[in-house]
Amino acid sequence: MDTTYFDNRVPNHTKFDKMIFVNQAGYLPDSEKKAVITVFCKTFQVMNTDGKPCFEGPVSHFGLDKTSGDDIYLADFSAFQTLGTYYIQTDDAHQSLHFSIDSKVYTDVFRATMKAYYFLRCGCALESAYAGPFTHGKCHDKTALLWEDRSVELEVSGGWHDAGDYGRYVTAAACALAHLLYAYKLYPTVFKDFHLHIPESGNGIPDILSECRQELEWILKMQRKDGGVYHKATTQVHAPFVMPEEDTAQMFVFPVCSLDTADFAAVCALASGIYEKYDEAFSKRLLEAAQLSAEWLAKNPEFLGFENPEGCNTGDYSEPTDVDNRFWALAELYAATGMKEYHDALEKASHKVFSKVGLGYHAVGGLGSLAYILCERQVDLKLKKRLENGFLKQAKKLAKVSDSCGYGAAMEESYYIWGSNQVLLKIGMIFAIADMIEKNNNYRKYAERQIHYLLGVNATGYSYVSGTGEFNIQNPHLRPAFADGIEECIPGMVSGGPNRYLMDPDAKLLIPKGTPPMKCFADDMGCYSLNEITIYWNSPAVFLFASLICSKE
Ligand code: 9MR
Ligand code: ZN
Repeated sequence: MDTTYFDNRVPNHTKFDKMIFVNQAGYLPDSEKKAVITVFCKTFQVMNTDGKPCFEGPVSHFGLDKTSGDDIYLADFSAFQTLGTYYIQTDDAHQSLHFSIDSKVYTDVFRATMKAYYFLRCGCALESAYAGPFTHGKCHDKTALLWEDRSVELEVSGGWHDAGDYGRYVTAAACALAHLLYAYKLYPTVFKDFHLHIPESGNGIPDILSECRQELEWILKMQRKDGGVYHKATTQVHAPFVMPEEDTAQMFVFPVCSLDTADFAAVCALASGIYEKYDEAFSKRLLEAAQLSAEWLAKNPEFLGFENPEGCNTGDYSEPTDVDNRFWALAELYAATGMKEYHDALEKASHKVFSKVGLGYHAVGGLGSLAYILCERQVDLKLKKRLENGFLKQAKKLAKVSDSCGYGAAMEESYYIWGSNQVLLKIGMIFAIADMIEKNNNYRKYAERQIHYLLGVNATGYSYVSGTGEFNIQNPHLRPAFADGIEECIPGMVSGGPNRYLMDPDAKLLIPKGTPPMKCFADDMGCYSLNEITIYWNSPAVFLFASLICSKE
């Protein structure tokens, strides 16, 4: 077993003049390759590291891109397929950062975005054999108190820290787990013998499943005896910027909600199918837990949402309705058991679903659609078609948005919200799902463009994954990244990205009013509405990398 700490970070390039934007991880040889240039020019060259031109061509004038406010020229070098390391140079000598052309360009960043979950583990210490310099002591392992009845003590240690904060939230966890488990379910070959250098590596179970089990074991602890599932385990207020083991304030468990109960039932049912092959007892435990929560849902048909109680400022993850959550739960339970009662209920719920393509914690209907589309049992073909068409229609619409953006992002101006990189990556997932449904690669180019954006083809020039590329985010709103005193950032973290609504005081100070949406970003630790990280922003990246790597195998 190779347990060496995995690390391929490159120091940020200080002379980058942000005139030419490339995918800093690089391009697959036969992929679309376009550099975005924001300075007037007529021709460009692809230069190798000896400064020799290897390919050249005229640029095309794209014109004004409204999401970034940039006047854009495109350098298309898709025809150039020779493996190597290069940079782009314009006729007036502006230069891009370096990038590779190689069939393995996604491997390291794919591994890093998955390894990020190990760095977020809670309830245990991180050891240097696996964490390199980014170790921490055992954290958040004391019993928690029930918020509404302080005489009740609960043992809810484990799982992953949610984000820049140390809270653990069930709906967020279910969403991240769903992306990771579906990545495994749809693209299993990519995870075969793919080591993350975690303590479980080499145990005969794919590392991604060992990592997900950490979180599954935690959410199982969040289920009450009657099947209802608690919303979150957090302190009363967010910790200061200290290491996790120094956050010793009392932990609380917050009330049961129908949202959490449904998402829990869904993801446990999904996981039970996936783990069956590796650990029958665990798979059975998951399914029993899912069915117990389904009973609770049936007995409690009313929406029971969540709002932070007075005096608590940790995440609230409120949602306006639980219709989509219940639909997702029923679809996964039907797929796992084939029981008619689940099917009857899901058909009814399918008419009320708010978003049949929603893949995030706030709208999980698309996860229900995915479960039904992939279900190997007898299904209502009309309903299946309707759900498939939902994805296909959306992919068609989003491809047009991508074509209308100079940077190729399928992002309307209104999509640049808190966590816009998740919006972008979920769009990438929709392209991948559309190709899966149609059994072709028609949208692959569009899916890949979202990755190009994430890794540097965007108006800020950042690679939004810490440690990947010559100019990547280094100061995310992530407590240990500050408190560890290490200059370099923990690798593999996906930043939330630009947010036109500048929803924190530092963002308001740093970003001038009227800045175009794609540029509303700062790599600043204080800017929690721009540059935080979360478990459900990394997970769609893992999904998308897996799909892109798989379709080339
Ligand atoms: O990701 C959440 C985003 O959609 C909301 O707009 C935002 C404000 O409510 O909260 C985000 O979630 C945060 C959560 O509440 C606590 N952990 C960190 C999350 C990312 O910022
Ligand atoms: Zn912890």
